Amino acid sequence: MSKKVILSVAVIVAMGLTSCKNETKKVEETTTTEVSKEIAMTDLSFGVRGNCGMCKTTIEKAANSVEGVASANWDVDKKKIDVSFDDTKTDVMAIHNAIAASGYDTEKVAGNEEAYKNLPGCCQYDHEMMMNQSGEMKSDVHSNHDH
Ligand SMILES: [Cu+2]
Repeated sequence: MSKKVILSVAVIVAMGLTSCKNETKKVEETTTTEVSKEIAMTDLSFGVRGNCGMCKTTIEKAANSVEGVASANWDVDKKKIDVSFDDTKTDVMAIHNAIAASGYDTEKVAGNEEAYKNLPGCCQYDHEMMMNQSGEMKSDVHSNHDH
């Protein structure tokens, strides 16, 4: 055996010993990882035209038909809808579009004309109607009527 081999064996043994010494008792960590599904809900409200309780049903049904929408509540006095949705599944424009497809004007999208014509007579709201009303406001009479 050459000196070199002996030396290297010694080194390996030494390393082995130290590694044995250093082997610490593994403390079993029982980490209870709580998988909290944090669904960040986005709450928004925007103006939607409509007249009555039937409109409310149609508008809310349209909004709720969008996947990711948790709740929709249209205010008949304020002409405004409050929506709560999961913004990883949908975005506000999808809700605007769904409501518009049902025949109702929103702040951003004009209601589908065909759907509007198919609405019950009482629901055929005025396209000039104010949206996002405070609710305290007396019905706004437009002065710019040209008869
Ligand atoms: Cu109506």
